[in-house]
Amino acid sequence: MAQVLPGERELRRVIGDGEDVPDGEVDGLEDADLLELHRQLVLLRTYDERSVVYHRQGRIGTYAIFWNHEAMQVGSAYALADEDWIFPSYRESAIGLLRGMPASTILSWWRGHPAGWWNPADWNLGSICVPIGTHVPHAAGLAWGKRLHGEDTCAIVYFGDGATSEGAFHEGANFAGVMRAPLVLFCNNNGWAISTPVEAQTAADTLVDKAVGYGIPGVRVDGADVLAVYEATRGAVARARAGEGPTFIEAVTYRAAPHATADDPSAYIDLARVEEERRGECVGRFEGYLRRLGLLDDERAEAVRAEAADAMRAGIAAAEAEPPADVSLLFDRTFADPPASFAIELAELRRIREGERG
Ligand SMILES: Cc1ncc(C[n+]2csc(CCOP(=O)(O)OP(=O)(O)O)c2C)c(N)n1
Ligand SMILES: [Mg+2]
Repeated sequence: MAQVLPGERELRRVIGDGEDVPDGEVDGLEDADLLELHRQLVLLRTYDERSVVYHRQGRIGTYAIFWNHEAMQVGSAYALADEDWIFPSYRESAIGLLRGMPASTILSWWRGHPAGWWNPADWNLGSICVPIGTHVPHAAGLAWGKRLHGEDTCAIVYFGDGATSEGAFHEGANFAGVMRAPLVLFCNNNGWAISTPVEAQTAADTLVDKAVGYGIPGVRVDGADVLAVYEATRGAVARARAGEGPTFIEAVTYRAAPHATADDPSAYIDLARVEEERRGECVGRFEGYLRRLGLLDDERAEAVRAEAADAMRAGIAAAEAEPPADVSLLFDRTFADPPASFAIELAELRRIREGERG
């Protein structure tokens, strides 16, 4: 009889509430690790908040806000080695920062410039995926390929609750399960797919239940708890490296910001619930933990924030200094033998560009 691996329903937590729920700890994490996790959380938070401002100033295009998703991204990425591949969705658009990708390279992506997120192969970072779930099979394939080459490398793919209803997710998860691909399937369950609540998305009790059907173990973790996310991902990565195949992680959070800068959630969301969720946001929760341990004080917190703000100021300046891309890029790699109409269209685009420059 086939072995059924039950999804884990309980939410794993490490960080307490400073009152009744005691703090836990994660074996193997030194004080320096905890402070580095904090630096990364603040870097992502600052990136996100500044990006909303840059959008409003017309300096970047429509932007997918990830406020309160930072712990899921930082905690999981910290469990990876540099050789491991990351496949982000638009919600993880700044995860490259955690690998050392410059802020300008990421902001260029949101400015629609070809320098954006380039070059994925230099950073082991898949392209930011906007179509929902289509990167899951890519990640499964890459992970399987690495295994076939005898490499000790795994991949992580990030997607939302809504993506678990998409065909590509099922194909990728099934493939990874059958091939025992060294893949971490990381679902950020923020409760919403734009205006569709998760209850209307699936008849399953929990998203982690879906893992059972693929013979993949599932773990459910508090997405606002950076340490619990780290610990769960570290376990999944260890399984992957040991040849035991994929793991599904459902990180549960609540979308405490609009879906993107073009969205007005007041049309469909309970704003009082959002306010409540914002009070328990993930960066503040970790700061409380560090303060209780005596590792963080106001001075240090301010210095970390100032460093992140400087990185963003430099990042937007560098992105804006990027020379405009040549319009021929739109055509160059489309056909081996371009149709004659391309030359006419390219000439017209060049004329328009010249006109814009005056
Ligand atoms: C294949 C596809 N269908 C529809 C869309 C439009 N769309 C953009 S975001 C989104 C919601 C996705 O929700 P979820 O997977 O929960 O991710 P979240 O935005 O909450 O991070 C949809 C349907 C898309 N980008 N791609
Ligand atoms: Mg969602």
